[in-house]
Amino acid sequence: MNGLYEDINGDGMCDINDVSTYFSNLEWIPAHENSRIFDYNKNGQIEFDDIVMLSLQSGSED
Ligand SMILES: [Ca+2]
Ligand SMILES: [Ca+2]
Repeated sequence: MNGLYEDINGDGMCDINDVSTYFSNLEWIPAHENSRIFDYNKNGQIEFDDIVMLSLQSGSED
């Protein structure tokens, strides 16, 4: 919706399952060539703060 990739597991919704999937792939995502689309707070790093951002986004969708 804002150029960032929020539907991590590709089920068409942004919810707690995506937060969980992001956490599970925290070590894989930085190796991905498009990792910046997962950098929700745009500080150049894939980290726990990005999970928090995703969590807040998914919570406001309902
Ligand atoms: Ca999803
Ligand atoms: Ca970040």
